[in-house]
Amino acid sequence: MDSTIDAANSVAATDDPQAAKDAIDAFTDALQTVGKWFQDGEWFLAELVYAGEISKETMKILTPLIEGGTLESIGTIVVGTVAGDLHDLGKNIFISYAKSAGFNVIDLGIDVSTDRFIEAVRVHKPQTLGMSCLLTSTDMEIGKVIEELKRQQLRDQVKVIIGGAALTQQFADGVGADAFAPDAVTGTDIVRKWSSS
Ligand code: B12
Repeated sequence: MDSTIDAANSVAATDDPQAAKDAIDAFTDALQTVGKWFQDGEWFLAELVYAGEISKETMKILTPLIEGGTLESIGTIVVGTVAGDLHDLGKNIFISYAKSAGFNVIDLGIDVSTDRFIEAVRVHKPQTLGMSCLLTSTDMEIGKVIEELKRQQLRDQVKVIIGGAALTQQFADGVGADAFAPDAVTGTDIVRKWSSS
């Protein structure tokens, strides 16, 4: 852990947002490898948890560099990880990118129930609702939220973007999301386009 934190601190010392973005990309690639080792049985849960902890500490150091100071908000996004899912590293990276693009982001955190998503849409009236999902066992939660938005006649008021390792464009089409983003940069580009149209 120490050597990774030291490396992140060195990047932070440069105060260069691009260096932070590059480091986050490299970290994301490393986590893909961790996931593969876990899937192949080469690494166990304890190692997966440890990798998660290191990532969390590293992101705390790197993400403030890219959040920068845009003066005026260009729109509001409500974001959360769906019910039953505790993964938040990717969601948090998307939030940092969206903030750096000038969005006001309301982060609902992890394990967010349908009711909490709906309540947040009612209260904050965002232009966009973002949902993150990394587990195939929880992906149906996204469909539930979209159905509830329709049932409560809120669907026309908010665009829905989804992301996370468990999802695909095909899945997004199937549940009626407006967009799927394979990564935070693409996600930010999409919401930026929506805000200017
Ligand atoms: C780190 C990790 C953990 C950590 C999470 C720590 C944390 N705070 O997030 C811990 C140890 C807690 C964990 C737990 C578990 N995990 Co896990 N985990 C991972 C791992 C290795 C990396 C995930 C990650 O952070 N990637 C890096 C980020 C940056 O990538 P990302 O999330 O995809 O996000 C990017 C894009 O997807 C996108 N994005 C993401 N969200 C959003 C949202 C929006 C709105 C937008 C626009 C974009 C966007 O932008 C991000 C940046 O570019 C993955 C492997 C993998 N290949 O994903 C497994 C993985 C997701 N885990 C897995 C499993 C099985 C589990 C456990 C069930 C293990 C267990 N037996 O207990 C538990 C589940 C706990 C729970 N209920 O959620 C499986 C899921 C398999 C499946 N098909 O469902 C994976 C794929 C590993 C594997 N290959 O088997 N895990």
